[in-house]
Amino acid sequence: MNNCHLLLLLIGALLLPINNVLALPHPMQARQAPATGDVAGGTWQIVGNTGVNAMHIFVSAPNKIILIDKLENNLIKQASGQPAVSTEWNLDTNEIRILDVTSDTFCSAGSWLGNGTMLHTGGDNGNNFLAAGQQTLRFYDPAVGNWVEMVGLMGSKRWYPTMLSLANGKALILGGSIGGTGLNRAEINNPTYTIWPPTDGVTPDPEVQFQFLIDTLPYNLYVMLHLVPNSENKNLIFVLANQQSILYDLDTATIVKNYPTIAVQRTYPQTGTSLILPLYPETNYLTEVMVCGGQKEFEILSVAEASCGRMDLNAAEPVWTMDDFGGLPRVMPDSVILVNGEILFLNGAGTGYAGFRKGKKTNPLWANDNPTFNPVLYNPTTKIYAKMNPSSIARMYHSVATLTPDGSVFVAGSNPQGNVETEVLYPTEYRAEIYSPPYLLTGASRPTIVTIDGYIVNQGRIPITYGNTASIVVQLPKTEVISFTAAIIHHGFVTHSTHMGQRYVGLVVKEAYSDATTADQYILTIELPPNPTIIAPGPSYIYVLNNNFPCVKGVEVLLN
Ligand SMILES: *[C@@H]1O[C@H](CO)[C@@H](O)[C@H](O)[C@H]1NC(C)=O
Ligand SMILES: [Cu+2]
Repeated sequence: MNNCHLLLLLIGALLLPINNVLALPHPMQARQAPATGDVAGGTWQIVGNTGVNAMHIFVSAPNKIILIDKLENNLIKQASGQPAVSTEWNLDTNEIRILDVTSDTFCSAGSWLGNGTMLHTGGDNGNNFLAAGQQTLRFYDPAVGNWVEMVGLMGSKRWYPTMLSLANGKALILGGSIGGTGLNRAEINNPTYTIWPPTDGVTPDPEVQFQFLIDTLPYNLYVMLHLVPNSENKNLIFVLANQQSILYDLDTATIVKNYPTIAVQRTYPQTGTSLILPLYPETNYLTEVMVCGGQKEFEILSVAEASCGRMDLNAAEPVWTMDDFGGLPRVMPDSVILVNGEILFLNGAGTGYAGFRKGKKTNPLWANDNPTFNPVLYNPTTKIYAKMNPSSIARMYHSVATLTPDGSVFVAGSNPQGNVETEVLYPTEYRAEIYSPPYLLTGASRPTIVTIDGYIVNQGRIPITYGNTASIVVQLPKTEVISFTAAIIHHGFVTHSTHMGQRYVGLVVKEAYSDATTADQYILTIELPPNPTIIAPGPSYIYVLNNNFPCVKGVEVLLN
């Protein structure tokens, strides 16, 4: 007997008393999606009426989505008697609750603060009833359940700004113009950014000049922003507007890197979408950005862009690798990262650009037309797109989509005109839909998360911390073949094809064993993300998958 055999015997002896330990699969292999794309294209279900047009949305609780419209004549009224601007959608009952907003939200941005409150800022001029919104800060704390506004507090006016949750738990508020416009221009451009909460917690910090927003005129509204992982806890961001992009260090206010230009304009009104592809510990958080769709000409009849660029942000010589976006031209797409790490691109138009209908409603000229009813499902590993079943509803300018904690996709909105219109080809769209991706339709058993660190799930946010492990109890019939993986997802804030803060991070399942004292439970030890640059502090959802099929419901946590 050699040493090696001896070692194996010793290990065997150690393992023997706990014979229910599960062999763990190679994580990256376990994370590969089954080839469901061709088998089924998903299903669509119209689930109800949102009361206001869903221009801006965010998941506020495991079964709740907050919707924010612009100022317009919605039929339903808020407590003040004014037309409602914001509602809460209940995913269990498909009913709405009307929220109160006193300032103009056309069009604004949002991001979660590390303490678990949503910060929403910006807007437009207001009217006799609603205050000006360009300098308003709005807070939504799920424990309060309604909006709390600070009108006029922001240091400058912002219409179409972008926000981002930062590694330090604060929110970046960047760019925009000082008033509504089709194309941005120097006189109304706001080439600055600010961070909230400010240094002293109360008085806004001086706004920081940002030359990049001058260099990228006129296609520089709703710029694409992403937090870039690093091991030094820096607030590093990727910024893309028009065709230019940079890596920017917010802590020192300096440009770290200029990336090559991408083919074709990608930001408002030539609106594309962007995301950081799922990050995995097994690849040491290799960070790739993906930018899809857009428009090469500011022309109503121009066919939308059928390309995506993908780039490793840390490559020595970064390059955009281009593809055909699944063969469907699309302006104003939404990008939703699903629980298995695949990307669903949906919504948008085949021609035109982001903006309102021109002309009278009896003789309209649609600035965006030829709605792209079919989503495409993209597998980041194989780089293959699969065309999914179409919706029957046009979702163009002012429409949205988000992942819900049960793994489906909530899709709502579309209103390519300045006020409520119901008797036109592309009306103010109040119908909400749920799209169920193929992974929910195979009949495979889905795990149920029972507790995390002893907390019963979804009875409030479970506190978890960077660099720690968490113990997760999962229910699944013991007859199932076991291959557990896990992920944490920040659903972010969605508006105008911009998924602010959306993030997917794979989690290492360090140990898993079958709990012999129960008929159907397993106990998993998972490793949480190492630092707040991988995924920003604040509310997120933990998902466990088996054989790459998502759990019945993600669990709301507060990561800090
Ligand atoms: C989070 O911080 C912001 C500071 O800007 C504050 O307004 C909000 O009330 C805080 N939320 C909680 C839950 O403490
Ligand atoms: Cu808008």
